[in-house]
Amino acid sequence: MSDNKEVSFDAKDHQHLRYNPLRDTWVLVSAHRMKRPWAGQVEKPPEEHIPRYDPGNPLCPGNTRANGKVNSHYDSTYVFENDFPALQPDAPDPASLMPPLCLSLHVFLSKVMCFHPWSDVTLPLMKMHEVVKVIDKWAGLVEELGATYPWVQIFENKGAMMGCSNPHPHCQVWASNFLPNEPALSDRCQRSYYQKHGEPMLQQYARQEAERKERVVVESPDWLAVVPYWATWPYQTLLLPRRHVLRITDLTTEEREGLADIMRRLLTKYDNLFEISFPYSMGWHGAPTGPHLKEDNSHWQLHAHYYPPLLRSAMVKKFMVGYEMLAQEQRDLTPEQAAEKLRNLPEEHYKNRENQEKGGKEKEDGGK
Ligand code: H2U
Repeated sequence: MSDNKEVSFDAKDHQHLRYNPLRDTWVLVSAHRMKRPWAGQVEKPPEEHIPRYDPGNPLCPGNTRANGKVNSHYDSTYVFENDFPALQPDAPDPASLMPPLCLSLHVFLSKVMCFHPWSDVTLPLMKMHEVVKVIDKWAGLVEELGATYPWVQIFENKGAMMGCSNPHPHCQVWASNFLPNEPALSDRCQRSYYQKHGEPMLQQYARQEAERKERVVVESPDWLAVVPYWATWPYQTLLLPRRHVLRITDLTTEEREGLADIMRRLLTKYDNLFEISFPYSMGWHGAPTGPHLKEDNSHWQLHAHYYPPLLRSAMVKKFMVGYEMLAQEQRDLTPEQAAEKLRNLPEEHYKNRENQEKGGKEKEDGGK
């Protein structure tokens, strides 16, 4: 006789698969894996004491870069052409030399964009109007480069753990003459959903998440940040406008202010999670540009992806190896658990709180 009791499904305890409609892939959720002991690699926590100005840092105002060019004494955002571009405009086209199954395409331009003249600030520690300037510059670059290039990828690699080579707050902007893999896949998935349902997939998804709340991290009248149902990275988030918006260039002044606000709130929660400057790779996806500006791209909805690598603590990250590399992505806590953790964190940045406490203590001591 079997002593099996009827057990009802609980996402926290029972492994299951979730569908990612943006990539047409599946992710294996096995939250019980968080219970496994960890004797593996631990990371060095990020450097907390970064000088505001470092005469040796090629990204600081007025400093000389690796190629001998001198940065302006900028006091807001600052954009320059990458001195070590992965995308070389003048590289010869290898296409004619390639054997079958070795197809190649040409890519073109890369820029570096500094967010702020100070090296010791990050987006959540910057003032609202300073973050709005970053968003305006992002939109300006998409407008300028998107006039000709089909794809303009804005991305921020934050933290040494994510391969960032310089602590000065910055992102990169790469423009290519074709749709890279991820946006091409996202384009196909959103298009086929739109053809079937007559509504942009991500607009429908944002509405559903706003109603259910279980995966919402922060929200505002214009914006929503959720740990998506199909998230792969432990604290991955998807940032979306509620209105149907094709590209970052289409955001109104109010929506840009709302975006600055929700980004600061989301990133403050990220930093507060382990009380470190939280590492991640983030990037914007919107409707393709260049020749695609003339096409109907109603299936697209502007969104940003945040992919942070940390799992258990400031020092233990999620490894995308083994099964993930060879079979399928897998995650170790449920998206709902991750969203709840982030949602319940304070919206005051731990560094601001520490500074206030220090200020209060100094006042007290001074009064003695
Ligand atoms: P990452 O931190 O994400 O690596 O970006 C910094 C970029 O800045 C990197 O791509 C560029 C690097 O090539 N850079 C310059 O163009 N000139 C310099 O003098 C230093 C760094």
